[in-house]
Amino acid sequence: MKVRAKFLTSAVDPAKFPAPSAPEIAFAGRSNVGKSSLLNALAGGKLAHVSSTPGRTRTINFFGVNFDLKRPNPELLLVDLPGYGYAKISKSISAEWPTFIEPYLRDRETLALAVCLVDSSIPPQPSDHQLITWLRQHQRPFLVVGTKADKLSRNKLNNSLRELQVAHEVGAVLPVSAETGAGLKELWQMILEATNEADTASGQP
Ligand SMILES: Nc1nc2c(ncn2[C@@H]2O[C@H](COP(=O)(O)OP(=O)(O)OP(=O)(O)O)[C@@H](O)[C@H]2O)c(=O)[nH]1
Ligand SMILES: [Mg+2]
Repeated sequence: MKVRAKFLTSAVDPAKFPAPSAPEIAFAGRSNVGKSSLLNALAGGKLAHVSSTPGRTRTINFFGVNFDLKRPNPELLLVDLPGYGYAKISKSISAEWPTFIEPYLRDRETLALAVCLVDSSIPPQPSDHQLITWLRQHQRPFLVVGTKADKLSRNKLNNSLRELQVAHEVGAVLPVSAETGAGLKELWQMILEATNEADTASGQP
């Protein structure tokens, strides 16, 4: 999919989030799972910072996307979230997760879809389960993708996806790879479906 994407703003405080406009697709998951990489792969450019050191993204970063290059305003926003920790979690989604993320996921009226990234090359993680359960309880639209699908053989990947699906109690886990581009077309399709549903719900064309 050919799109034009550009950085809009960073925020660590709900008061600084941009005024709600176009539908938003947020990328959530543990540190180092590949959120920024997946966002870049979808947008087809180096927008978000990628790093092998966990905890690279510390702010909520908003990127505007246009399919119709003549339109002055973004038609869709991709939102890169900081990751939650490797280790302990507590009463909020994660004790280590900055406090501004929970309000974003819970209250943002233009959030059309939270893409929950889980690493397909490791066993199901309790912290991921906690986020997915929390989104379900708050009735926020979400979808689970298995990242780094390129790291496993087809057999191992299929087994891992099944395990993740059962552990997180979801209908499907979409395998994706920012390295090879696997699954990106399918993910774009799901994003556009969620965006259209959000538009219909808000009465926008
Ligand atoms: N093999 C493989 N490596 C990947 C893939 N996506 C990301 N990585 C690697 O995983 C590491 C973390 O990637 P990021 O995109 O920065 O992860 P993040 O989830 O944004 O991390 P934080 O911002 O720290 O929360 C980097 O070394 C990437 O090169 C993938 O699809 N395949
Ligand atoms: Mg990141």
